Amino acid sequence: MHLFLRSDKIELFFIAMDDQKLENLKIQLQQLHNEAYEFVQSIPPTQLYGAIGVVIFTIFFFLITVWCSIVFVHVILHSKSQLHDNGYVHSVHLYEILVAAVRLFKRRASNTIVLTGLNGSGKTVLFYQLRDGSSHQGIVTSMEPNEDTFVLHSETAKKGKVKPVHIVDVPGHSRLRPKLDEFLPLAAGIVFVVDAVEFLPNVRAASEYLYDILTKASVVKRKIPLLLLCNKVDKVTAHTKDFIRKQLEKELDKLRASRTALSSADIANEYSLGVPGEAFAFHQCLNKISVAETSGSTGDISQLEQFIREYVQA
Ligand SMILES: Nc1nc2c(ncn2[C@@H]2O[C@H](COP(=O)(O)OP(=O)(O)OP(=O)(O)O)[C@@H](O)[C@H]2O)c(=O)[nH]1
Ligand SMILES: [Mg+2]
Repeated sequence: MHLFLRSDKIELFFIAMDDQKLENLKIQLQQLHNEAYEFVQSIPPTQLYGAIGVVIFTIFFFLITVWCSIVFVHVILHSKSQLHDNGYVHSVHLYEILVAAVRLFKRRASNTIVLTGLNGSGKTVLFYQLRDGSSHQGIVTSMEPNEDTFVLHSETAKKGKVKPVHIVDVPGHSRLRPKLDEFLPLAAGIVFVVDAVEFLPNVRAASEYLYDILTKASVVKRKIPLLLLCNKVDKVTAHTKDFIRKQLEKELDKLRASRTALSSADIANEYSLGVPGEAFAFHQCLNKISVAETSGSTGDISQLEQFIREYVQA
């Protein structure tokens, strides 16, 4: 009985101790909480948001790195384990993954806009309008690609950082067209310039050039957006952009029929155009195709600048 009473007291003592400890702990936690709250209150909001941003970014970056490492190790192990029976095929897979990753990175970072189209359509005048805000009178047929990286003239007065654009003007002369292949893999966007005045006599030639561009693997696979730019609209005799779009669609449709017949014989375009069995229309293309109007001579180039800034963010 005596013993029982003693053990009971000890238990009560311990319970009392635990309660006291718990109370102390609560008070300490409360103090800590108050101090932390005061500390946070004393930090200016901009600094606080910045710090939160850095923490979130670090966690995000860490997770992405872990994920990429897991995928990479998986791919390597997988390709090694299969190397005995089908080593070549898996090495090719690994190579393709790396090439795709590099391409994706390149595309994201690309600030190249390629100006193309028949000779005399006004590419070089547009190039100078974009760069200098003037048409540089007395321009002659270009014999070399014209390229430069600059902040658009219309944006030079803008405050803050503006991303420079790499503009390439590839001459329309048929001998120089292969040069286009050097620049297309870098392109964030293609501008196909059409002379809206002398359009009808050149519709066939323009369509042939456009057909070649729209069936190139470097364009279709990367879905490079293309702007059909109807230039020289300052002239009253200029055709409307809707008329030009429809005529080009009709002509491309005819070309497709003849080229498909040819390609089964020998020369094959890398990709086919449009949807088989349906009349060709630009909206069938995998890459986005839009139509706009400009006048390089008068400097009315806002629709071209809009396209550039859509794909090369400022
Ligand atoms: N009316 C009018 N004429 C223009 C316009 N843009 C260009 N031109 C004229 O069209 C002609 C050809 O212009 P370019 O800029 O040299 O043409 P391009 O496309 O560079 O030609 P290539 O270098 O041969 O491929 C020049 O005489 C220009 O003055 C325009 O908007 N309106
Ligand atoms: Mg030129």
